[in-house]
Formats: sequence, structure tokens, C-alpha cells
Amino acid sequence: MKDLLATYYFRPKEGVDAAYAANAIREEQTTGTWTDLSTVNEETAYVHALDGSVEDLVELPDGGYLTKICFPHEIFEKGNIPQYLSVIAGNLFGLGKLEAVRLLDIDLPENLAGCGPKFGIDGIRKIVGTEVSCRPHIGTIIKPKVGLNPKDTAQVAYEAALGGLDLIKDDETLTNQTFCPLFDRLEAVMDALDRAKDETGKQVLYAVNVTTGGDRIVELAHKAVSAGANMLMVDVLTAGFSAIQALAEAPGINVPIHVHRTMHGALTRNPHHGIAMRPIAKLVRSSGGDQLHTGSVSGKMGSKAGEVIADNREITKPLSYLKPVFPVSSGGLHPGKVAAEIAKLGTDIVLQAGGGIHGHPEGTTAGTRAMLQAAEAAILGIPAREYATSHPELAAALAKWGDA
Ligand code: CAP
Ligand code: MG
Repeated sequence: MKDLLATYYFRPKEGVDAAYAANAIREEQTTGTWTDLSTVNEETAYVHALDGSVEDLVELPDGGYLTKICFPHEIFEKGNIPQYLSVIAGNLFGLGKLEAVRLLDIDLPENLAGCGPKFGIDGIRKIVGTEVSCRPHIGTIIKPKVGLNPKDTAQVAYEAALGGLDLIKDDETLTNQTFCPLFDRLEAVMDALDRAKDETGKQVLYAVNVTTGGDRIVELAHKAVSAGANMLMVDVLTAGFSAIQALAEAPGINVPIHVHRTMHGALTRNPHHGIAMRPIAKLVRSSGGDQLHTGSVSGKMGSKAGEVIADNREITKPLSYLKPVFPVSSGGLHPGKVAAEIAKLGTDIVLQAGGGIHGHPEGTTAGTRAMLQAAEAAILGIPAREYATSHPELAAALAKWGDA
């Protein structure tokens, strides 16, 4: 199918017929408005090619409705994701006849898809050298999330790398503030990772947060790569999908893109209204994000396990035209939660811990080791408490945070 099928949940206002409401969504998002138009007549009847259609309407036990709307592919400007969103996720959220409406999913056809990730899971694993071990990547967010200067940030990165992890990243609110200028930080962290590599032999990724205005992000990313960055990070919802797309398509930016989703709760959290994570995740894959925060099953952020599992399946499922995205499980994780994450999400996952590493009683290196030990235990099928009897770093983490 060349057209785009969008699935919505909606609740009509009292007294509004459900079929009328579903059609009102279709009309508002395609060729119509609230009344008939003199500009649509026999001579301009060709515009009806863009009318789209309501394909399905099902009443749900909670009194809401599920509907699928088919948008003709010609209504989209290929590759223009802001325009896609104005069609599938635009005015409809404010329609007065609706109590609530939520975009649940999209079937984005190949002819409308973007270039996709340059690296994907296999490409990232290759850089780090984990392609044969079949374990999750272990990552950390440097904490405190803001405030450290470049020298101290690099020291934390060095200590984390000594523990053997795969990924270090900036937090979503750290960009290029005066207390920690981006290029000073990048240079110091990459130097620290080189020193750690001399000791461990292992290449660690550092996702430097290049989130900035649309007129500056590509230039900033180019400069970051020239200065030695081996991964870039973007806050997709604050910067926009175009930011990812611009970086993924820019010649010369040959490093993976880590995608954070800060602000997503404003869209995803209300189960009846807004935009579910699924379409956001699919658009990130299409735009070229290599790894993406999709939520955890046991962490602090209130994600729903079933949705995280299904979203991860969608962004990792094989497609001939888009590489799979590495799903990132993060937010309140610590070694005691690793077994639950692996049991539900598998091993093709990035498990990130900020507080759960830098809050370890013996410091960052021990915290990193404890996360890796917890992953080893889970993969071997050994309970963390049992594994901890011969792994002191894991024992100290479990003593502080427990194993649930
Ligand atoms: C995790 C994190 C991430 C959250 C965001 C934080 O840190 O860096 O931003 O994971 O949620 O600041 O909370 P901790 P999500 O490990 O210290 O909790 O991944 O669900 O988008
Ligand atoms: Mg964060």
C-alpha cells in the first residue's frame, strides 16, 4: 500500500455521532472544513483525490472508538516530516466535537519513509565490538545532569569507561552552557575515553548533546564530529524530527545518533488524548535516529511494559528499507532492575543508568561493574543475589537499592 493508514482512539462529545466524528477528523485533515465549499465544484472535483477515507470504526468497552483513516500518499510532501505531522497529528486534537483524541499508530509506507538509521543496532555494536556477545549495551548518563565543568565531566566519563561500559551520554538539559562549554567538554571526554581505552582496550561511545536551533544544528554537529565526537545526541521533540533527519542526511556526519525524547510525556501520557510513543518511534526510525529512548519496564518514568515491548518490536523489526533502531531503556534503573529489563525486553537493548551508576556506594567504576555483572547474571539465568556472593560491586549495589 502506498497510502498512510493512521489509527486513532477518540471520544466524541456527548450527543455527537461517532461516525460523524470520525469523518470530521478525516475532513479536517484532508480536503474539508466545517461547511461545504464553493471552491470545490465540478471543475475542481479533482481535489477529491485527496479526500482520504475512514476505513474502520469500532466501539470500545470504555465508550471510546477506534478508527483508521487512510490518507492518500499524494497529500504528503515526501520527506517533509513537519508536513506529515500537520496532516496526521494536526488540528484534529483541538476539534470541539471531540472530548479526546489520540494518535495510536501509523503505517508509514516505504514510499514516504526517510533514509532511516545509518548504523542501526548492528552498526553500533560493530563500533563497540559487542556484535558477537549478544548482551545489552550498558550506558550511563553523566550525573549530576548539569553543573559539572568539562574537567570533572571527563573524570566521571573516565571512571565509567574503566568499568567496561559501552556508552556515555550527556543529559538532555546539558548542551553548550557557559559552565560546561560543549567543545571543551567533548575534547576532555574524548581524551578521557582514549586514556581509558589504553587500559581496557575498549572503544566507548560518547553521545554529545548537539540539540540546538534548526539553523545551527548541522554546523554544530559537523564541528563536533571534526573535534572527535563518535556519537551525537538530539532531543527529538524539542528540536523536531527535522533535526534528526538533517543530521542523518548530512554528508560527513558518519557517527550514530542517540535520540532522547524529553517532553514526550506531554504527548504520550494521557491514555485518551495526545500521541502515543509508537508513531513517534516510527518517525524517529524513518528520520534516521540510531538509538531511541522508548522506556523501561521497571524504572522511574511510568512507562507501560506492554507498550514498551510492542514499540521496541516495531522499531527493531526487519524492513528491507530501514535499519533497526537500538531501543534505550532508561530512567531510574540500577543493577537490581537489570534482570527484569532483560527478561521483558531481551538483549538487543541499551540499558542506561545515571543515578544507578554514579550513586553506587563505591563510586562510578564500581557502579558500572555492578551494572555489567547484573547483566551477566541475568543472561546466565542466575539470580542477582546469588551472583553477588562472588561479585562485590553487585553486592554493594543490591545492598543499597535492593533487587526489585
Ligand atoms: C535517566 C535520565 C533520562 C530518563 C528519561 C534522567 O537518569 O537521564 O532522561 O531516562 O526517560 O535524567 O532521568 P537516571 P525516558 O538513570 O538517573 O534515572 O528514558 O523514559 O525517556
Ligand atoms: Mg536524562
